[in-house]
Amino acid sequence: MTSWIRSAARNAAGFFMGIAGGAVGFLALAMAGAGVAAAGTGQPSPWQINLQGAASPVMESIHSFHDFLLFIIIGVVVLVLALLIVVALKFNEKANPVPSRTTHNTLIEVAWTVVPVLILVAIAIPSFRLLFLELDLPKADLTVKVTGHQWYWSYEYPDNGPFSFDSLMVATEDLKPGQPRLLAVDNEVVVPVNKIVRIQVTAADVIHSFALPSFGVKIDALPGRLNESWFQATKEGVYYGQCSELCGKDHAFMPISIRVVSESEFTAWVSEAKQKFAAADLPTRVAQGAPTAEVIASAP
Ligand SMILES: [Cu+2]
Repeated sequence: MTSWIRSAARNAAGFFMGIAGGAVGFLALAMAGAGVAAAGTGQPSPWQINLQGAASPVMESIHSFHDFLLFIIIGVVVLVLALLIVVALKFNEKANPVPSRTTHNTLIEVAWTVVPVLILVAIAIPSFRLLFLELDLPKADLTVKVTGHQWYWSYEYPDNGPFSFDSLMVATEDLKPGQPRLLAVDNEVVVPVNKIVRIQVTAADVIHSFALPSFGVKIDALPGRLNESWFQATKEGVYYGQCSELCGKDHAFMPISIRVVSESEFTAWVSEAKQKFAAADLPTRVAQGAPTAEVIASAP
């Protein structure tokens, strides 16, 4: 190894360590700040710079995957920046008037091919693990069927009795104290804490998307198709989400609100809901292929 490579490597190493030290310090600060911002679990908070706080195992995994990627990104950025600075300082015209004629270095070329491949493999393994966690539905304790409409959501509880209800945003002038603007709804979804909730998502008109950040759920609501996902809320409270597929003029005004309660409160809510929503219209039916002969014959 020629002496300039050795000294460049030494400089780069020192520089890299310095920047890495600074980056770790900054990251610690950022994470401490995020701790404060994550007070908005279930809804966004002012000056929030991180993901919303986790309230389900899937969202906890999303958080760890995100943090893991952040460390890799910082490493790559710091290394590339250090190399750029070393090159700019050591090999400018003043410092290095007679440039080397070197054009190939097998070791470096193999390294800059193999190292990125290893980084991608290291990212792919936890990434696939997370995808399987999200998409491989565990045995559910209850099912909630979600239908997206222009511009509100309606919900059915097929395991808990024949009732369904619409959930519409509370207008700003009607907000009660504590209700967040553009997120509060008139009829909240209620689910028991620590139970595995399967959600079946569809739409009655155009494509919507059912998204609840703190549960790590985002799934498209497509007319004529039933998508499935799941969550297990680990903390009681109210969690807010929004439609996440541009679906028309009131796309921004069809929030989702899920209240997580104890098992006994849930049972009480179900019996109350059965009466409250008994008078409501029949559940929205989504077209499933061509109508049968009887349906056509019985049509008015
Ligand atoms: Cu929508």
